[in-house]
Amino acid sequence: MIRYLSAGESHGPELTVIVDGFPSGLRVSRDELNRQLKRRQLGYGRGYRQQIESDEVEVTSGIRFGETLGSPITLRIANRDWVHWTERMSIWDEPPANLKRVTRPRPGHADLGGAIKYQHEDIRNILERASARNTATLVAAGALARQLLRHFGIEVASHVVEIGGIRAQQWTNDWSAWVQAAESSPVRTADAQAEAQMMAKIDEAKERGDTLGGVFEVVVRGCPVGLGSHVHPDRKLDGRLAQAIMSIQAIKGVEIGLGFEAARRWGSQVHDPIHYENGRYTRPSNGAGGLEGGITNGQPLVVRGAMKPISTLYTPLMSVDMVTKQPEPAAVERSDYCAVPAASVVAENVVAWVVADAFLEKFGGDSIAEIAERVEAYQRQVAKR
Ligand code: EPS
Repeated sequence: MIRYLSAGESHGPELTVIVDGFPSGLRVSRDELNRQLKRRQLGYGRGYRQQIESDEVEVTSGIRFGETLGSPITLRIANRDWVHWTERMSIWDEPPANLKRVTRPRPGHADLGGAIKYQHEDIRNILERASARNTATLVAAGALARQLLRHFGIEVASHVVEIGGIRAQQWTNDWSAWVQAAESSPVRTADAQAEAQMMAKIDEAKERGDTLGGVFEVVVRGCPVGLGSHVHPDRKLDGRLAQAIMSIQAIKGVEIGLGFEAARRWGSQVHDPIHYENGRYTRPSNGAGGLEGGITNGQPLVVRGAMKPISTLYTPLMSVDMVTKQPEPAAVERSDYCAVPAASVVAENVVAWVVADAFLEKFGGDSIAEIAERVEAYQRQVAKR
């Protein structure tokens, strides 16, 4: 229903994303788009790049007087760091005489496979696009989707539940308090005790010249019953969410609801009994994470992602120089020690995108007004079931 195409190198002039298929008549807040970009830049354990950048979106099409037109929306995010890279990343000039090519691939990055596949002698030609810098475009597109969802009462939030093996043990059930706790934590965790331990562990990673991964959890509340479908892989919402989360840089695993834990329990301790109270279906638990058979069941969606430690190590692992074929330590590119809090924000916006897509699939419509009519008609129908 909606689609996007992004472009841009990490140290090129800008990142660009074109969003297509958005309905007309959605009032868009530029501040809110920029707020999401800002959130992505935060987090304890981030590298120096985030001090250079102050990501802001420039919209050059698809919005007029603050409202979507129904035409493609172009979002541009300038790379402030570009000024330091104009020669090394020049689009037209010859390479400078003193250009240092990257020839020692970093284990865990796209470096080796990319350089072989695209026949590049300079691994930079791969790493520039493979860089997690591009997650800014995912956030920008997702931040638009999120405004559409909010218009229809659907909210998305997230927290970090694990960093470097340290787990958040407890957090409040109250939505606003939970969101507030995660937002104010430097590691986006809602468990104050775990927060101190996570930060200490990140300090340790820094000292060792090492990196840390972790797990984040995204929750969507207010989803109507019936988004997604049970019929095909590309219509099942759980499959679509997993695909989208897995394609965020450094993500190695996805869980929905109880996820892997469900595989360890009796069926009777996994599935959520169905009750009918005050004219609607309710569930006393949410092991399914809001999805049964690829269809939303009206419970909050709960999606987790596992992020590996970032693959640039300041104390590098061994690699091979692709020119000499001699053993050499891997290249060191400026990087983060831990970017799980940032990945959590990226995932929120990616999930918002997927849910908005499923929402538009269900309710169609070229304008917000048309969609609103369909949502209301559906709600009347659901109330009778
Ligand atoms: C990132 C920008 C990058 C990295 C990081 C994430 O900028 P630079 O390479 O100039 O430091 O800091 O990307 C990676 C660690 C990676 O491996 O891709 C960002 O804006 O999120």
